[in-house]
Amino acid sequence: MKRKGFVALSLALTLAIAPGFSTHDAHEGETTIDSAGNKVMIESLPKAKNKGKKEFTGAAEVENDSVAEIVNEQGEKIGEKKIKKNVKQKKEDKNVAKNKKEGELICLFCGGGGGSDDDGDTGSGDNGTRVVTVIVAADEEYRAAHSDWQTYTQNIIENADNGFTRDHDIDFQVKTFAQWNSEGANASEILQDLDRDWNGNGEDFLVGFTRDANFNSGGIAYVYSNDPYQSAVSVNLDQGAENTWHAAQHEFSHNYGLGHDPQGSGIKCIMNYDYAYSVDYWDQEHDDQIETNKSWYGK
Ligand SMILES: [Ca+2]
Ligand SMILES: [Ca+2]
Ligand SMILES: [Ca+2]
Ligand SMILES: [Zn+2]
Repeated sequence: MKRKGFVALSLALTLAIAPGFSTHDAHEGETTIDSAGNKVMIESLPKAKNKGKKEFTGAAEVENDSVAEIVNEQGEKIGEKKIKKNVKQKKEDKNVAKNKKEGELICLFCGGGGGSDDDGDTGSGDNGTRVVTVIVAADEEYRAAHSDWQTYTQNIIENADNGFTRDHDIDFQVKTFAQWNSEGANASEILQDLDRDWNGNGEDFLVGFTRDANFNSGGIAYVYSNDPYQSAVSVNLDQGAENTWHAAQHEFSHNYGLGHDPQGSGIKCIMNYDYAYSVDYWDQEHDDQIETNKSWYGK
């Protein structure tokens, strides 16, 4: 992603020297420019009304093995965390069967070339799934409350991505766990603080977890209108296991460009405030939008 970095840098420089460009912190519902030069809208989710389950009852469904780096606030590697695949047998069988079938079809047309796809757009992850990478940043208040913050946040991501995997073949993988020192007078400022502190590390998604007393929201995210330069950014409040993974799924959806369904409309979708903490799926319109924008992230 070197090329993207370059464009982002020159864009950022242009903006920095442009006369009249204000650098004040933007607020919810406002359009602003993120640290990479993307024009973004800030959207936030209210805190949950119900408590939800505080802890995870079982191991999270993890679609693939991976190794994540643990880094301190200076970006220095201080450890590693091995993440093991954990998929229910039944689902795996279904995928193996599906792959076999697709493999046969591909070979009818590939002329013995080994079955590699050449349209470059169908993804190259296992099982034909699009893999997107994540850097998790936990703030000082969050880390103080959760000594197991790496396992806990990884469980949140792995629950937040189950809907994406099931309905859109997108698998989120945590590649980096970072220590973050959150600052700001409200949720919008804390989001922008994370963006300044940790964007540019090369992952598709930068997601913060916070217990900062000034974070006056359940979750907050940048809504992009096209493939962003550098990482897509969001922050979630610690509201226990169940509420937080719902918020994380909601905020990742904003990163894909999704807006909200009207409250009181009865539309069952995680993008409707009325259902954000109780369902893990999208309405048809939002499903279509994710499919359209899927190529923004991962491979
Ligand atoms: Ca998962
Ligand atoms: Ca995953
Ligand atoms: Ca803080
Ligand atoms: Zn929202």
